[in-house]
Amino acid sequence: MSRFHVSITPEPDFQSSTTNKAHSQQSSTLPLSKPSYASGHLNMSNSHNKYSVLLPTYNERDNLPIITWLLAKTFKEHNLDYEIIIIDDASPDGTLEVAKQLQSVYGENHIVLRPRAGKLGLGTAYIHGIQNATGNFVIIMDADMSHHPKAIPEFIRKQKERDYDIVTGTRYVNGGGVYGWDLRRKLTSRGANFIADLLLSPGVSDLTGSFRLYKKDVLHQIINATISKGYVFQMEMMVRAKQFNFSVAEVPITFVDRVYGESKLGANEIVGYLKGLWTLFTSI
Ligand SMILES: Nc1nc2c(ncn2[C@@H]2O[C@H](COP(=O)(O)OP(=O)(O)OP(=O)(O)O)[C@@H](O)[C@H]2O)c(=O)[nH]1
Ligand SMILES: [Mg+2]
Repeated sequence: MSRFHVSITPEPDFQSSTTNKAHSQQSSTLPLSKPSYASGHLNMSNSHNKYSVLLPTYNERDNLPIITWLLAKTFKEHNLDYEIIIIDDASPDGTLEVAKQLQSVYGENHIVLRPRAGKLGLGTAYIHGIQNATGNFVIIMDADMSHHPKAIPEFIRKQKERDYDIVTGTRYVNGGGVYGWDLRRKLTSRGANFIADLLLSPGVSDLTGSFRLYKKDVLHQIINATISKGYVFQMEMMVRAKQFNFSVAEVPITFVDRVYGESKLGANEIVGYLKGLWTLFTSI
């Protein structure tokens, strides 16, 4: 029997300032209990797990202090061991200088800098980051505040439920959502998911999202097998997960458009995605 299955838990009611959405409806194959971390701890202090957050940055100088503060707060509140690995690709806006200042505030054990000399892309940024990760779990997320650290305790809780290999955030089930995108951007994302699901059916509701928790060994294996570059990379990771029969659970997340900075999604990225999808479809 395949170990590849997907289950969903509700996004916790964070009393978020970004959304008033009620998260009362859930769909799941598992018993659900309302997470309580808005008010309390997860009682994970007795575990020896360490969480390495891979944070690729390109021109994120304004977002980086906020995301770092929220990450540190979240991990501290839940008594979790963590490190944040910042992989900056020589951002012209001076993101690395900001990262250095953050390192002096939070400490070298919590902020690890792994800069690169030029903009080499997201896929290789993850590979570079994981090579330096000392945790047994790796969390991948964007640095632009589209992925809120408040969801991380729920990812961890979910992972522990059945010792899942991967927990992925999803915008496309009850309890999840997207805020701040125009119709074009929403249609692009939905379309990208629809076509990928049609061609490759990896069995995950949000294939292009990149807010995920992996066992480190699992991420290693998946990344080594992944050939795509660019936007199709995240989707291929889920295709490979299915191929290797890794277990995947889903947690609804609220995705908010980047706080500061310019969007980089243009026609070139969309064409690149479609080409990459076709390459995968014809090669797998
Ligand atoms: N190190 C590194 N980080 C990158 C690169 N491209 C993007 N990033 C970072 O990867 C994360 C996701 O990229 P985004 O540009 O936000 O991609 P997106 O969310 O699809 O698009 P927008 O938010 O609309 O721009 C962000 O933290 C970026 O700063 C890159 O070439 N190298
Ligand atoms: Mg973004």
